Amino acid sequence: MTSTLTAPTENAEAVRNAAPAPSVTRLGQNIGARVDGIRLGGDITDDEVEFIRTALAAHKAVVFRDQNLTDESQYAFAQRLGTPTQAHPTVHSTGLERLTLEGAANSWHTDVTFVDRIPKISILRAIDLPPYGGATIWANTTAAYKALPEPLRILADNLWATHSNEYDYAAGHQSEDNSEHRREFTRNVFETEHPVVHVHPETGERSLLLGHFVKGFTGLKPREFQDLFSAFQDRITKEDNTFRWNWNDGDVVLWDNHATQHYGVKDFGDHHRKIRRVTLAGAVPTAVGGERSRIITGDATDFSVIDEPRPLVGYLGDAADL
Ligand SMILES: O=C(O)CCC(=O)C(=O)O
Ligand SMILES: [Fe+2]
Repeated sequence: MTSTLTAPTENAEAVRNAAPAPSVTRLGQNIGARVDGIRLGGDITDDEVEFIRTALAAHKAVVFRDQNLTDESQYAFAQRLGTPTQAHPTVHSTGLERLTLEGAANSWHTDVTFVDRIPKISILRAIDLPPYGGATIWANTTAAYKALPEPLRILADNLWATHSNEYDYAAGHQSEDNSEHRREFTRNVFETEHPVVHVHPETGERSLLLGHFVKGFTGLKPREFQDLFSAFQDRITKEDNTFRWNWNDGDVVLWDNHATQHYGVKDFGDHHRKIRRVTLAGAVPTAVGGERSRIITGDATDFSVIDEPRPLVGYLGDAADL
């Protein structure tokens, strides 16, 4: 599917005359699209911002090629799209505004779910890429919820999960881990109880909220948690619910962090891989019954404001339904 931006404002007309109209090209059945015809940066127009928000709501992970952003233009673009968070609640060693990641996470997760105010969008750009490997994969947690059979849906709607930045590295997560990184990552403990199903603040769609920061389900035994967690995660990360991007120099990828999980694939041997992320402030998740996530420990006010959701004009629905 390719759609174009209509009704440009008069202010932007001169720019539009010189540049092709923005378009979005779907890259997968359930998730993933490429947007062409927008030069990301602090000077994107209001129409372009809305175009990106709509494309992201529909396709969940959106690629922009040949952008060659700098630290400054990545951040300025982020400010046009929302309110940037700090780099991370605990990892500040690569700067306070943006997070530099070396290697790859090699594990399925949603970013920073151990705090109450989960970032709504992540903006990731390639810095140094390995000669092979190092793709990122995204999964659509909205489509995964919609595909649940009724008994699992009823179960999920009533489950709560504790997310922690002291998650279990021994369980095979975070192959990139080294003790220094681990020490910084866990220098303050954050734990939050989130609903396993939350109502997306901007699309209104229900979505599964899990990933590798989850350490238990409220009221269940560890073994029961493990089995149920695996059952839900397997559905989220099933191949036909994912989208894989092999990075090129200059690429930027945005994802809806309230409707996806992602996985940076560590398949590049000893080669170097460096990427840089800015995240945008998000709302505190809301369960299907209206309750909000509950902080168990940790104060994330310095990390991020709580975002005020904005309506999505022109949103037609999740990619899986289009
Ligand atoms: O390594 C990757 O491709 C993804 C890194 C990641 O998890 C992130 O930027 O949030
Ligand atoms: Fe991540």
